[in-house]
Amino acid sequence: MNDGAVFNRFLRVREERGGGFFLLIDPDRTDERSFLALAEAAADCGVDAILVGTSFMLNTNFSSAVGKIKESTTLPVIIFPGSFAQITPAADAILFTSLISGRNPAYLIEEQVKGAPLVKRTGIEPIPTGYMLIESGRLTSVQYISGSMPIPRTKPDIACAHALAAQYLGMKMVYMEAGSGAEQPVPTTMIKAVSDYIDLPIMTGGGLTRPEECAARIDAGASFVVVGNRLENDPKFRLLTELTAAVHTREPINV
Ligand code: 1GP
Repeated sequence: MNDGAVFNRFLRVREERGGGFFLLIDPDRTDERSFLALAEAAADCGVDAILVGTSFMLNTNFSSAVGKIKESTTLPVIIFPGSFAQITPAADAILFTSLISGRNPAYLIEEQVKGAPLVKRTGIEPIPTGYMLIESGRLTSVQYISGSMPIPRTKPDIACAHALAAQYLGMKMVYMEAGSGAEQPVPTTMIKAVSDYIDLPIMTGGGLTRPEECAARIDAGASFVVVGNRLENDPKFRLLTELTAAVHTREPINV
């Protein structure tokens, strides 16, 4: 039975640590040994949750990869799906996204209709999320695969209108996405504008590589930061530890 436990944990993390750090693993792009080592180290490095997903699956047995990641960590493992084919009972939850910045019905509702019965059958927790793609300087996989146009990075008012629509449609969160490996992450000015305009928590990611960039996004009003690409080559997890520390802007409360 899904009781909203994972989403409530997100909110608790935000409350207690000032912001949450989510590690994104793309099992299709990284070799198994590396991503399992990363999953194993994640909790000790300060990661709050692990997202698993890929926008274009070529090689992986996705379900088996999620299962192995789950066995390697005590953290919640959440599917960040590129398509309904990435739904598996091996995870704890799924970001049940709709690509609201696009106008392609396949990613607005069609994938969701195919996926909903699978999510119900698996019993994993769906977290309804308005997924907004923001222009990032170069064509990203998600933009190409979804065949959708990103929101111009200089138009915060357009981002605000989309985010408010997500709130009024009953979604629980918005994801402001520049795309994996983006040249430029989502601008802090746009995050601030959206955060001032809506009540939902904001998750942001895409092209974040430095601790100060992550901290600036939390300062601007994001609740959760997602980093993937840059951590695929971080042998001693030094950068990972620095990134999580930058996102956790609040001192832990010792009781
Ligand atoms: C992509 O926002 C995530 O969906 C993370 O992006 O891989 O660039 O960190 P990176």
